[in-house]
Amino acid sequence: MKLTKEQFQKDFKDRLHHKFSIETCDANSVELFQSLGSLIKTYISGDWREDRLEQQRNQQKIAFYFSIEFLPGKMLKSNLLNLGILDLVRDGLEELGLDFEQIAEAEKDMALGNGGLGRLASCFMDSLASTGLPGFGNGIRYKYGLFKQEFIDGYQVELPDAWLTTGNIWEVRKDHEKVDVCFEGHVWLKEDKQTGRLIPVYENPRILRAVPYDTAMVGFRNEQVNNLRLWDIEIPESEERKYYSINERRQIQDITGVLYPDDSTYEGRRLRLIQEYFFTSAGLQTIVKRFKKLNLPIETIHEKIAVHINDTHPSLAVAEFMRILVDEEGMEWSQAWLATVRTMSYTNHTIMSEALEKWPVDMVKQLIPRVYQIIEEIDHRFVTEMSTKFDGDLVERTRILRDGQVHMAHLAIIGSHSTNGVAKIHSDLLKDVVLHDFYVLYPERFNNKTNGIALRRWSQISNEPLSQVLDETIGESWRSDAEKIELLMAYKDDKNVQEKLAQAKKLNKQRLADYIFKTTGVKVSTNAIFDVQVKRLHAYKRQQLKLLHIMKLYLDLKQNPELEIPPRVFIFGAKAAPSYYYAKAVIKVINEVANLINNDKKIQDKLKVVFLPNYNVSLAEIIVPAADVSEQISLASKEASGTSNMKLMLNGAITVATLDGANIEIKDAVGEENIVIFGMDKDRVYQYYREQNYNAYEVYNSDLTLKRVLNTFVDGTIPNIVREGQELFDALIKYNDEYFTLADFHSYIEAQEKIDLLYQDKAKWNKMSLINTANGGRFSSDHTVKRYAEDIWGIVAMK
Ligand code: KOT
Repeated sequence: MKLTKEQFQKDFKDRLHHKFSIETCDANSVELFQSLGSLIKTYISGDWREDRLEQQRNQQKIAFYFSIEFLPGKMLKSNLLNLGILDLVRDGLEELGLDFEQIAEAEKDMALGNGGLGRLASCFMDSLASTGLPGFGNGIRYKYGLFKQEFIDGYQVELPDAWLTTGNIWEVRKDHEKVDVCFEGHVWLKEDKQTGRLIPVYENPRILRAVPYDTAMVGFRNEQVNNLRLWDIEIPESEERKYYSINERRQIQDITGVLYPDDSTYEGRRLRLIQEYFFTSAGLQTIVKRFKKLNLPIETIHEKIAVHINDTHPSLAVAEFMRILVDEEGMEWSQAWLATVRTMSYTNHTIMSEALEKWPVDMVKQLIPRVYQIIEEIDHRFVTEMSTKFDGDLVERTRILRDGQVHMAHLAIIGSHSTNGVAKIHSDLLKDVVLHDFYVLYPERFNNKTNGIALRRWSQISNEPLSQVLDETIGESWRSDAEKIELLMAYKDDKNVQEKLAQAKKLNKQRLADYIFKTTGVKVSTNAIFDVQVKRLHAYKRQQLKLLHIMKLYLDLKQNPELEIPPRVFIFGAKAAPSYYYAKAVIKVINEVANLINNDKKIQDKLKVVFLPNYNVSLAEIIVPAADVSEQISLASKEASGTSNMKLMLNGAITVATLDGANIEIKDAVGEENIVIFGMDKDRVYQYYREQNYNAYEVYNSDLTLKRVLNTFVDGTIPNIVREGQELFDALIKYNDEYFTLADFHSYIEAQEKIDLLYQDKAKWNKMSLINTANGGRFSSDHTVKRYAEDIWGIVAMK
């Protein structure tokens, strides 16, 4: 956008005066941030409005991305960068005597997601706008985002994330676009005398109001502004008398209260299902309304609209769309079904069976009776049609209603034209194993779309030192075209460039070291290897394997204090689900290991262990640029893709990885000599499953080193962990190590020894690091969304 520094400074001061009636010197950073944010929103609003109008004028096909999570993090810098005024604003504010970084710091990290799935949704929002593609996000405006994590006595404590208390400067309430969503009651079908059609009649429904809050998704220097729509819940005036007590009202408000309510109890699960239907129905109702304004035949709706189902949480979209088309728009079932299948597409993000959603039939029937009838009809027609072509058992296994449950993935696959996985290996596993039955039915529907990351955030915004070296070395084209980073390959043997990159890394490590000291009081040296594992805490991601490595080094050093190893700082960032006791035990053990090692003089600072609390997007922006080693050590076959692996390699970290998720594609991109692979591959894992002959105790008992290391969890070596140490020990021995941690132990230790050797050869290390950065461009989510646009959604760029 065109803007001079002087104009900006004037606008900013005016905005501060209007909003708070104060002078810049009196404002605190929250007030300064809010003034700045609201000004930026004004700058955006012209293009935002214009793009919406243009989409309507051109009758452009739009992709609606339905996701129960969005994890954008802070948006100020990203918006400024994309508008092309980041430097101008920074300079302008500094000239006014204001500290830009401090102002940016005041923004709340918008954390309406748990991890990978939500972050991917936000990377896609950025990339859709930046590639000029008409994309529109649809989700929930949770009052409380993902809990804030603190450690007390080494234990995870969860605090509420009341991110909305000082207001959300980026959002706009669109009161005129509110819609009603109908729950509960009874439905019966009445025959329309004239047409003979069956019309649903609702008795005593509970009507809730969905109010949209929109946030601009600004494209990178292309004047494209898309929309992220998050729905809040309200009680419609007409219904107010029905709620007698404050408690009852609060229960309604709770529907959009928290992200992922605890789903280990019936009530918690029910609330989750309400959330799913609430935002899905609200989103679809608006979409159909919007389409009708185009005055086109309703049966062509799929030509103008694509609806993407981001994992199964919004998969009621299939049935709800049918309800709208059949009940409200009067379409014939078969025609409506054709339009639905053509409109919908679905991404699977995990093969973990406990995450595959199933709802008890009784719950669905009671909560959304009409939608349930439609699901029954879809199921019935599916069984009837498929039974003529396929074996009865296969049809029974793939139907939607089975064992008294509604199988959401089945609904999503049957009701859409595309099912994709998020990395090659994951998509293959879906076809060959997890969803094989469906692959037999619909081979043409299955495809792969390897994940990507919003490259600008993970380089230009979070790693300015690296960005500067790239500018000096290969020019600035990489800033708008990620694949151009590959130009760096021409300098892979250039000592000067390698050295500059190493210097940039050093600066980032210093920034992280300062942060570590500030938050934990632990002093770390930037000469040490910064060894990073950042992701949700889960047994399949195997933070426990990292722990075994740390304890082995500790024991080695205790036995031989003169042992020469390059110093390492182990850096963890991870939240555990509040009800996931094993994961919480791992956190406690890591924290106690940190206490033990960091305070042991004999270790001579050769090892440090740091668990940074409250890992989120903003913290990732500090950790990722500073990493030397990226730990991607999930059991092969279990991590659908992973995306921190991409962020870390782009930032020059060397990956230690199993052949899992997108690690395999990273290996293919950088070459085997520039990544350290270890452990079993997926075929070996599946062989164990087939032969059922994995015996963790035997592995433990036949390996003295491993035995010695594992015993530290229960023999008092690590203080204050009696219960938690036993829990980890039991998971690995008594319960036979579900994720084959012990089987991969030796190979993992070898991989880490290789890292030690490589790190000591500075020239080699720097070259490897350069090659990783140079090949990071192909993991840009710009590329990924283009593939979705072409292969799945059928949308084209506006700009
Ligand atoms: C959570 C609940 C149900 C179904 C799926 C999930 C889920 C999967 N949440 N996050 N994921 C991750 O999604 C990322 C983006 O595709 C992947 O990179 C990662 O491997 C998944 O674990």
